Amino acid sequence: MLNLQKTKLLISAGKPEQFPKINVPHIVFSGRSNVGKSSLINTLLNRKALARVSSAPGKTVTVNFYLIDNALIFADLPGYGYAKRSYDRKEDFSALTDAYLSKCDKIALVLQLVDLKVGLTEYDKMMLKWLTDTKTPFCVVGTKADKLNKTELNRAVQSLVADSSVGAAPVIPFSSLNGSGKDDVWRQIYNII
Ligand SMILES: Nc1nc2c(ncn2[C@@H]2O[C@H](COP(=O)(O)OP(=O)(O)OP(=O)(O)O)[C@@H](O)[C@H]2O)c(=O)[nH]1
Ligand SMILES: [Mg+2]
Repeated sequence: MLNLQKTKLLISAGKPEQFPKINVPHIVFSGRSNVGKSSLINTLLNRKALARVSSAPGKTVTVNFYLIDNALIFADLPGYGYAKRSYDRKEDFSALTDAYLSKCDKIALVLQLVDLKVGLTEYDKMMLKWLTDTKTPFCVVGTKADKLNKTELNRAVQSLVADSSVGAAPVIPFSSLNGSGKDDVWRQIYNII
């Protein structure tokens, strides 16, 4: 078991040269802006504010690397699809994400976050296709489950499970508000490391 008390922000990398070189597996948090990536990280690590949760969407503009017990890295990717951002900066962020995903050979698992109320966006589908094509192990984490009633939740999860871009990947409903799904996400991480 990992000692979650021993967790620290390694670096907020704004350029590929800053990506950490230490030799431990990476768990990657990917998804559109505001989907709940930083909140998921805080919940998994039992922290209130280790990863900055944005009041305004699109705040995480770096790849933030957290080192857990000197044995595992959580990589919090910049959120994508935030329309109000200027074109040039948007290009920058995806270049940083591209550089990380294509160059890092320590990626053990990608958690692709999808807002259960919103469903899959075109960019989500692009990411899922890339993950499938590159045979990168991934899970889909459906976020903000607390916002849906039981019927809506079942329907939202089923529609993700049935989507061809998700394929056979696990779909885990999650809420950072009440912690539901937390153990299931950890199980997927422990399965792979
Ligand atoms: N109701 C509810 N709100 C959530 C949940 N997770 C996150 N939020 C809210 O959604 C907003 C965005 O959460 P973040 O965790 O900052 O999202 P992010 O994906 O890291 O966003 P960027 O860093 O901008 O890409 C915040 O206002 C959170 O409080 C959840 O499970 N339930
Ligand atoms: Mg964030």
